[in-house]
Amino acid sequence: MARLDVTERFHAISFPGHLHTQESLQLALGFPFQDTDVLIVSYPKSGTTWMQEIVTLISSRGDPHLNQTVPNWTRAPWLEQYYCAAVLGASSATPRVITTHLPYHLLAPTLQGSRAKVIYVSRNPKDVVVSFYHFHKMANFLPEAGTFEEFLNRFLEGTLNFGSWFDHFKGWTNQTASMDNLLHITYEEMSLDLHGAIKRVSSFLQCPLVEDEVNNCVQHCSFSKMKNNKMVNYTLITNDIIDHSKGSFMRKGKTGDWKNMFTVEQNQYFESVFTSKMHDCNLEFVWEVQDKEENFSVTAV
Ligand code: PPS
Repeated sequence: MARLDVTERFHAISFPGHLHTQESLQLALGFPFQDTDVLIVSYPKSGTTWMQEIVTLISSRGDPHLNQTVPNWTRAPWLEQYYCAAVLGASSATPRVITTHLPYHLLAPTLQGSRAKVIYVSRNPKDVVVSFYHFHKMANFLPEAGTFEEFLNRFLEGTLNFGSWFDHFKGWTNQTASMDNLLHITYEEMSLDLHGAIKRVSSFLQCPLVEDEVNNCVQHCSFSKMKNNKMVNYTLITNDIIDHSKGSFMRKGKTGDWKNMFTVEQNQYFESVFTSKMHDCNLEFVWEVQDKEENFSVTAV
């Protein structure tokens, strides 16, 4: 399947026609979750691959064999992509680990009533947009990135592929109070304390690990290990689909990189849109770990 120039519109959201079809998207909405499933949910560029790596390592009690021999899209396929059913059908893994970028409102009907464990990974949206921008330049299945200014506007409008970050974030995090099978964890928490984050995830998955096993997980999902692991760094994908001469999927792996990209005016504009769109969100947490003075929190109004 190439379809590099195809975009699928589904429930008013654009998806790359490469890997997504109307049928695969529709199938996702009726997916029969099992109570033992683990569902990793994220808006793109929020730490999806990192969490896929962490969950695989926890399930293997820190043994990196699977991480080093099986691509992440086979270990934890995207629910909405066309190959998902075939991958899950061919696997006997328990728990099944599934990934999705879909917003809550689309998955809610099929998720409700299931005890599948959901891990929602979020990241400072300023870093998300920068990471997504760089990825657009190398991914031939995504539209032209344009200038960063244009791209930022499309991100804030919610017209990029995969839809609005704001709707995605609010839709999923609004469920944290009512869904005890949902864990919300941030990229920044993982950056600040990977050891603690892995313990939190393993406890949520009811797979407690001994200290040596946690340490092995930490070691094998470090940025440098993952950058050099072809099972997760996307170098298995050919250049016609991802042009590796234009960048690296495992790009910087840092928090706060937006400061190298945003102008003062872009930051002010971002803040104003953010304040307006998040006025109904009452979460508060740190999205910056390097510069404590610039903690970026979502506060109740
Ligand atoms: S995707 O395309 O949605 O699956 O992308 P996603 O995996 O969500 O996000 C990619 C960004 O995550 C960074 N990354 C990491 N950072 C730190 N440590 C580890 N181990 C790690 N693994 C992935 C990756 O570098 C992308 O961020 P940027 O800012 O572009 O470097």
